[in-house]
Amino acid sequence: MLLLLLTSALVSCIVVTQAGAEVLVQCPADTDGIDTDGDGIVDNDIVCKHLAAGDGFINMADGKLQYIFGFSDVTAIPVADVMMEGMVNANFPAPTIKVKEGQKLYLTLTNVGMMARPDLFDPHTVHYHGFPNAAAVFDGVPDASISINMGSSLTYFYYNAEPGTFIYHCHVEAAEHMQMGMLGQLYVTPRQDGTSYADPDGSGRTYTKFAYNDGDGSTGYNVDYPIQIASFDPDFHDASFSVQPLPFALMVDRYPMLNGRGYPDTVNSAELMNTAADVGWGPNKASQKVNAHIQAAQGEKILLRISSLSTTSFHTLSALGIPMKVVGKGARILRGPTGKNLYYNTSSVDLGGGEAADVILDTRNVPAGTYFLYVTNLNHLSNDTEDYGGMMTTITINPAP
Ligand SMILES: [Cu+2]
Repeated sequence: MLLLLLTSALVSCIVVTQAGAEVLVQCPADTDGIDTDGDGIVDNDIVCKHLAAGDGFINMADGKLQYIFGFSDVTAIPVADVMMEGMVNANFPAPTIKVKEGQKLYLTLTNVGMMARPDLFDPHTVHYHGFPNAAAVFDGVPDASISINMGSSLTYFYYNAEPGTFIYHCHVEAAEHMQMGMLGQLYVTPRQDGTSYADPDGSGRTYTKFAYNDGDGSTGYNVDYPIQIASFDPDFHDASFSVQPLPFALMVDRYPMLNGRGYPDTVNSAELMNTAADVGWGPNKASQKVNAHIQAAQGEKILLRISSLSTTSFHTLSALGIPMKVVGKGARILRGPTGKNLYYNTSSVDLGGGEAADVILDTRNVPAGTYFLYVTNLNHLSNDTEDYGGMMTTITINPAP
């Protein structure tokens, strides 16, 4: 009898929880009276964002339509419309999240379901990769955290105590959901921004934006670009779309991309529309919103916030003709425990999946013109069978004004 009571109590619990599933956004006002981002204002330290997690489509640079899982930004969408707006709307890469050191991020994730795969009941999470998380519940690793079921929301809380170039991704069935496209860029600008430092090289240049709190202006820059390395295996994506067994052991990425595009799409400044209507999943939507065309005026410094979320390969990025200086790795300034400077000059950087590097390109002694940022893994300079594509973009150095 006791067992029966317990069982029925448990069942009613589950029923109540399911019936209670809903889109719910938590975005409190900043009323603590404390200035945490260092701008002198006590009530502006909270940033709220709302992401939908589901499926969608993007086109590769050779035109191939690819089924993906992913995130889209529904921050400005009324709660009652989020499910409809978020469905079949995945972006690649996921929406870029940019916050300031000291800001508190309330990041709501709503699982809108995978419409093209109604047989799937996959939950999703956000894993803020590299974030020094005090609360496992917000870490998004399913083993130690919670995952969000279809039709439900969870608001993650992050106090962004440290600047740096981070990454975020869904951590549910990570090899699958990451290969399918649930990958985004996330970076935290330092408290030092807004102050002014002269370039320590004595060139007379000054900076008001910095990669890190360097205390000497050595990570100063004029323009910054997040550059995300990721790539897709079309056989894996096609198998997912057609409800076939997924070829995990055979995973080979044949569409290498920067910011979700293969060259020459990388240098197209427009948001790219997909052709989902061709397979009955229209209307066509703008699903690749970030390009990778890097531009600066001669004499400026460019900060590249490079991250890799590749699930298959190491990659080496090189910029021919422009010196690269690595000032940060893994969302940390490159300094030893005693403060010794460990920056280094190089012509290429290597990244495995889950790694990030902050690289400064100094155009001071570089003639105006067009340069290439490209992967030296030559088999990744293609869009499947189409050559002269893949993981490559251009750096345009305009004449100094
Ligand atoms: Cu997921």
